Parts: sequence; C-alpha cells; structure tokens
Amino acid sequence: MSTRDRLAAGALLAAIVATTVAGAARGQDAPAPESPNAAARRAFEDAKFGLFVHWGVYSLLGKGEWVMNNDKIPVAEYRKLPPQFNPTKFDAEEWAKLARSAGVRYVTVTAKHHDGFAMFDSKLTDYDVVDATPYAKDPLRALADACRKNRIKLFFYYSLLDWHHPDYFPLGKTGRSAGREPGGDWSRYVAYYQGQVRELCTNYGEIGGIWFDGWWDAPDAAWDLEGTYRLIHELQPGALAGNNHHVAPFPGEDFQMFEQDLPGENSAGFNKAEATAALPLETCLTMNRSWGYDSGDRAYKSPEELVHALVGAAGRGANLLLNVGPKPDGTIPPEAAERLLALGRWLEANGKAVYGTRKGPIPPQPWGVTTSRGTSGGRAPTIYLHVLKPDAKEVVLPEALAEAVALPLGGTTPLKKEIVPEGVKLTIPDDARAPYDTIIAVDVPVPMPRD
Ligand code: H79
Repeated sequence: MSTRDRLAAGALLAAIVATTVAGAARGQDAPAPESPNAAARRAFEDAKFGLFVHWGVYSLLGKGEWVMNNDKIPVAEYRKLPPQFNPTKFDAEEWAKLARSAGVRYVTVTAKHHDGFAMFDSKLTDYDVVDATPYAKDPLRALADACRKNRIKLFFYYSLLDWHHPDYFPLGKTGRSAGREPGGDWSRYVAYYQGQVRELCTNYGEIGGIWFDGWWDAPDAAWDLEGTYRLIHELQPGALAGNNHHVAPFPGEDFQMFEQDLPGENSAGFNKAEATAALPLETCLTMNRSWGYDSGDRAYKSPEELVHALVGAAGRGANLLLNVGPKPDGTIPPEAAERLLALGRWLEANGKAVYGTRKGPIPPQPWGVTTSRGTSGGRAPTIYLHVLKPDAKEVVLPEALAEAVALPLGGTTPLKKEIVPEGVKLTIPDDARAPYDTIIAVDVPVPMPRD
C-alpha cells in the first residue's frame, strides 16, 4: 500500500471508529464502560432483532389494541372482556421456541397497554389477568420462564397512559369516551404505576428492561420518570429503560426508540426526534398494519420487506423490534409465524453480517446499507455491504478501500475491483446475487487502533 493509500485508509478507519464505537461509553451521561448498564446496552446493540408481542383482553375483539378508545367503549362495558379471556391454547414454551427459530434475541411483551388491564399478576389491582379472568394464571410468568430457558431476554411493555385507572386524572388527549368520573388523585396514580413497575422488576427474575409508552397522552404531567428509571436501575442493574415518547431522550433512558419508521425517517408523522448518537436505537414495526390482533388485517409485509426492515435498521445502527398480535386463544396467527420462520432461516445463513455488528462507516446508499464488525481492539475490521436493490450491478466505495478484499458472504472469489474517479467500483457477478440481500464482506487490511 502506498503512503497515500495508507493515509486514506487511516481516515476511513477513523470514520469507522467514530460511527461504530459501542453504544455504551458515549455522551455526557454515559455509564462507566465496565458497569452492568453499559454491558447491557452493548448486549442490546449486539442483539439486533427482537419480537414485540401485543396481547391483551382487547385481542378478544380482533380490532387492535386501541379498540376501547376507537369504538368509544366505556369502562363499564370494557370490563365485560376479562371474564371472557381464557387463552387455553397459550403455550409459553411454543412462543419462546418460535422466537428462537425466528432468530430474535429478545421479546418485548405488553404487560399493560393503554386499556389499563394488567396481563400479569399485580397485587395493586384486581384488574389483572389472575384476578379478573377465568384463566387465572400469570402468562408473563410462564413466558419469563420459557424465555430464560431458551436464552431469550424478556422486556416488558408498560403503558404510562391508563384509560381505566380512576386516579389517572386529569384525563389526557385520548380515552375520553371511557365514561370516567371526573376526579382522581394523580400522585396516587404515579405511586400505582411505579408500584407495578416494581412488581415487574421484582417478580420475574432478571429482565431485559421496561419499554414505556403513552407519555405523549399527558406530556405536561408530573410522571416522575427519573424516579421510575432509578427504581428500574436499582432493582435490576442490567435492565434497560426506554420510552416511546417520540421526543429526544430524557435523562435515565438507556435506548431511543422509533415507531413504524427507521431512525431518521418520519413516515408515521410522530417520529420527530433525531437519532441520538449517545444511545442504542430501536425501531418497532408491525408485521401487518396492527399491533394487537386484528382479524381483518391481511396486509402482511413480505419476507423480503421484513429482511429489508431488519437490515435497514442495522445499517442505521438500530435494532428491529418486529411485532406479532397473538389471538385471544393464545396462538400466534399462522401468517405471522410463517414470516418469523422465514426471517430465522435467512438469519441462519446471513446472521454474521447482522448480529453483533454496528452501523457501517458508509451511510445508507441508493443500493443498500452497510454494517461492520471488529472495529476495535487491534483487529482488522470487516464492512458488510448489504445490496438490497436487485438491479444494482455495481457498487462504488470510498477510494480508501482500494486495498480491501471484497468477497460475497460465504464465497471465495473476490469481486472485480476498478479504480474510478468516484472511488473503487465493485462489480457484483450474477452468481453472487442472493435473494433479498446480496451481502459482500469487505475486509479492511489495516488493524484498528486498540481501545
Ligand atoms: O403499542 C402500540 C400502539 O398502540 C402505541 N404504540 C405502539 C407501539 C401507540 N399509541 N399511539 N400510537 C401508537 C400512535 C400515536 C399517536 C400520537 Fe397522538 C400522535 C401520539 C401523539 C401524537 C394521538 C394524538 C394521540 C395523542 C395525540
């Protein structure tokens, strides 16, 4: 390599370091690199793929998790649902095995959604799955055990917003047709929700973290979020706190999330916050159009679209949290299960370019995205090109990669390289093309500096 090339490669490597250093030790409030919190953030970034599960008494109506609000069902009427909830076909082990086969590393399940019904055994209310349903068992306990057995982390989704609790007052922007008595003691509500968070952090062994939602219903309320996050971190030093508030992260949060959009995009209309470099990122996405079970929703994304979502997230430094809405009987719709298995098969062959990677030094391109690994500790890094456009026959990389060796993932014949004015042009032969995502591993022949 000439001195000039070496310098250029050095600049590129500096860019790799800048873009891909593990999410832990960044920013002012960054945890100490050796702390359980920093390790948990790194593990979260390594995981790349999670399964979101929206399941509650709303599933009985098959019209999504917002049905109480959307159909203006008053509390008195909605209370008729729990006595009908009896998921006799629920098998936590089957869910965990499906998750494992799908290649997800964690599951995030609705412990309480906006309807206020606790899908876990809560001592702070009778409005929960053990006290109010004929099922009378705690499905999240079974799921926690099955996930542990299958080496999958479990996160709990918890809605701060509550359309049912009498102390959730003044009412927020939504749930105004619940027929609730005006009045209630907000500080009692805060004690209630924090008490439930304590239960979730105490009764289920080690958990991955808590995933909050619904803050946007009452953004000016005194939620004591800092107290809530402190509680989580004290009870579970390795658990992460995240909040789907659609604005820039608050102190005490461990990851930043985006809903129905990749970081930096805002097709859903409410993802106005920029991706923060300081925190791990996560994008949650529905597999069809709905979160909770919707019997009429057949608008399932194809396996190709789902692979592109996963890889598109990874190339932007984010995990994909892909949703399923189980039926009221506890089974996962076959259309969803099939797609999860297709993703699992794809990851079986291609996971090396996804799990444990960070976003690559080359930002998203018209042809696809990049991920990378081995970007610290004196190793020579690998950049993975994910060519997502099936008609992209050539890819031009920065000139600094002139000496790099580009091989199709799992292949042995290096791609043809040509120096062009814009950089290094790689030609992708037809026989290297793969379904969904043609992955090219680019080995950079310069070891990275040690940390
Ligand atoms: O659990 C799933 C959804 O039920 C929940 N988040 C996912 C993960 C969700 N709740 N609401 N939304 C998604 C859409 C949010 C709409 C909003 Fe608004 C637009 C929030 C703030 C502006 C509607 C209008 C609610 C408040 C004002």
